[in-house]
Amino acid sequence: MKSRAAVAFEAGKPLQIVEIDVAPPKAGEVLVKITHTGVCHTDAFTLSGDDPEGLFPAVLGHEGGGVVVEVGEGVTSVKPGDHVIPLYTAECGKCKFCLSGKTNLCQAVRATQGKGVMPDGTSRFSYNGQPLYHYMGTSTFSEYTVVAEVSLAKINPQAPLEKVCLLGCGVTTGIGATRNAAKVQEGDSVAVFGLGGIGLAVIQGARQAKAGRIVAVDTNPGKFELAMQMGATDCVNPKDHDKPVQDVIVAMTDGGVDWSFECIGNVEVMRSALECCHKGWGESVIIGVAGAGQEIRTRPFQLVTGRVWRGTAFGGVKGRTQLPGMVEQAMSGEIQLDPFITHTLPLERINEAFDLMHEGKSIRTVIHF
Ligand code: NAD
Ligand code: AHE
Ligand code: ZN
Ligand code: ZN
Repeated sequence: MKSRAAVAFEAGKPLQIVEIDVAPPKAGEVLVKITHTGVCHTDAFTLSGDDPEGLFPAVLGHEGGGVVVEVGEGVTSVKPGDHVIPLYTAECGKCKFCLSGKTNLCQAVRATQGKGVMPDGTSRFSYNGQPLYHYMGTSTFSEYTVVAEVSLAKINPQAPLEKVCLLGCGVTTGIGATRNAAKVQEGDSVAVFGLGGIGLAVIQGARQAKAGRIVAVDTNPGKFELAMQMGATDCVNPKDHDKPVQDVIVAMTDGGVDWSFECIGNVEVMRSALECCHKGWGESVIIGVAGAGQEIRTRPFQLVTGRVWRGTAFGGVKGRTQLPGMVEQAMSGEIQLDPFITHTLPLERINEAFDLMHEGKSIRTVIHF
């Protein structure tokens, strides 16, 4: 079938809105009509060419919501008409990772997903007869996309897809990080580096957990007002200080925070985030995605003296079993999505969503088809 899509033909170039061909779903696959998709910094990261797994030409996008149109052979968990959120972290329930009870990083389709193809090694997308790569197993920048059954969370059909699409990545990642990677408790102190969609979701999760002090850090002071509205108690712009930001936070918080979160993808900031943690127990969670060749460093003494460095993907959330519940929380108001949606645009204007992100003017732009 034909589908309108924003295609990344080349790294570093704007997306092109074209009509592509989408082949029917094969066994274990599902054709989904995407109604809405957010634009996450990871899409921009891959488009920039910095992603070691980045492939071109590709259909990017991984923060979407939509409706099942057709199912391939053997698919039993969803049917046409079901409302779904595509998952870049699948959940098969059967692999070593799913069965471990220790991680959400299902590996059932991860190898082929990273190569931009479906589990049988081929693509369902083409343009002028040439195959296009899939992206993160989701490719939500196409009106019609094909995903593996294990990569779909079936959600309440009453949920507003124009909002809950954000649970496909950003909001789930940030809130999940506070619940799963960190276990923020009442009264804890928290530092959040980077106040985009991810950092603000961390703040929301920390506030839900009744954290005492929530220190919000960004080099763009334009982000502070929303951070305070979401629950930050203090805002710090590293540019306003002569000393390293970790020293500023340690001084503000009687020796450092219980938890810190890096939501930027900057390896220098990752070091600051670790080093602002309290001696003996403070833990730092890396969420930001750093480019090819980048490495983190600190003095080992930071870890010897009890600080912990960890990281998380998709907030540690198991998509098929836990995401439907988070959708319910959004419907009941327990999770707030509205503050994240600063812009809405039609697919034809998706490149403006990337511009707004790079200019620091948006939190999330929701694209409609
Ligand atoms: P964003 O661009 O909306 O926000 C990033 C924020 O960081 C901006 O407010 C920016 O001003 C701020 N910033 C940039 N440099 C800074 C610095 N040196 N010091 C302080 N603040 C600085 O991005 P986003 O969509 O919120 O994504 C954030 C990061 O999280 C990206 O790296 C993205 O790839 C990653 N991510 C990871 C996961 C995961 O599962 N691990 C999921 C989603 C996104
Ligand atoms: N492909 C990159 C890594 C990108 C990355 O870390 N992706 C996160 C999700 S970011 C969502 O906005 C993730 O889930 N990672 C775990 C995984 O299995 O991909 C690289 O460095 O190769
Ligand atoms: Zn994302
Ligand atoms: Zn699995």
